[in-house]
Amino acid sequence: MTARPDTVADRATICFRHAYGQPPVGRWAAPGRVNLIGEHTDYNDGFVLPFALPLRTVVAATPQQTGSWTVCSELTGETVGFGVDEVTRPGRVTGWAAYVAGVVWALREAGHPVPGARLAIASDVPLGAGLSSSAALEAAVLAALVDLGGLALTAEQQPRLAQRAENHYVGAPTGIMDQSAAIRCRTGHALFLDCRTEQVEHIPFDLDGAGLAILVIDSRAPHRHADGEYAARRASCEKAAALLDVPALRDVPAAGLDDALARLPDDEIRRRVRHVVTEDQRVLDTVALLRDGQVRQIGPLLTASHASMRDDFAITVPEVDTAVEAALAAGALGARMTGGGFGGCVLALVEADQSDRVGAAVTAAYAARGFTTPTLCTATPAAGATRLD
Ligand code: GAF
Repeated sequence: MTARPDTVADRATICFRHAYGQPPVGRWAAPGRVNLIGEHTDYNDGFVLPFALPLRTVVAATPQQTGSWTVCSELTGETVGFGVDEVTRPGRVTGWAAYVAGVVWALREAGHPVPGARLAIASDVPLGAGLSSSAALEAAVLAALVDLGGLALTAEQQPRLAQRAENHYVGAPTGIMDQSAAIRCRTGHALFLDCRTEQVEHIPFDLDGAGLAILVIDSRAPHRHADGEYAARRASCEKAAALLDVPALRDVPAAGLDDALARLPDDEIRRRVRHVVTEDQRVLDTVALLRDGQVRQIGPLLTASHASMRDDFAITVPEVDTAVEAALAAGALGARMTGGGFGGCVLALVEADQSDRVGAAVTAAYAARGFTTPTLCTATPAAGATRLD
């Protein structure tokens, strides 16, 4: 693969100039994320611990007076236009531009006077890898429109709005983790988010200082929420909460898990509940270790999270299980699938000087099973959405 000569921000400007024949007034960036731990807990009002990746989506933009929006994508080469009619009701713009129209719709619905705009998008966040490219796009567009319009919307208020765009305009029933990570993360920190109160604590996550690295392995198994499995897991959790007569599974304490399980009608729903309740506890335990500077010690919690996703929540696939097993066999301190599941990425906590060796072991295990070669990179915690210039 030939490296592209420009940064993603340069590419957004080039795309903008190509489409509109002039430079943008500004550029805004928002990152993809990995989730260190806390999977499928966000829509159960629980806890998550993502961090932002250095891979970003950049939106170059200029206001336009006409009360309409035009957006071009470097990736597809398309330019899509829409007006007020298309953002009075969800669903009238489809495909990738729905994420942009959805943000305009959500802003307008919340009563904000959204400025018309010309936008151009370029991204380094791979699509379909479970690194939250859609939230990065929503967050970058939102940051641009908030600034261009001088809208009164704080960083604390923005994730819920971006989530509304995704849930109601695009139609994907996600929780609030990805949008919160794209907007609220800080360099060098993981974001400990209480998804009920939206309170955050920025937890120092100093991998370098501990001599460690996070290896991110793209399983290359296609990652899709659209196949209905994500929605099915969410529906099971909501049904279980109703059966247990609690507002959300977050309200089942780990100490009361056995009692709660005994009140549920079948083994499948019991396993779903056990994943969510134990996963919330693993997030709290991970945070306690990190607050205490014990980064190396979080490994077993990561691995236990994977086992729970595989055995109880049933959201892993052979590629991600193979990557986790091979990484652990090669000496990773812990490893787990990250994101919604059914493909996507695996993260492995490794000694910094062992990263290449663990990556090679995963690649060899893939070759032995005839899987598509995985792609590998290491990740350090980066910043949330920001204006570049
Ligand atoms: C996806 C969703 F978008 C998140 O809200 C979250 O539920 C995650 O899957 C699973 O933890 O990324």
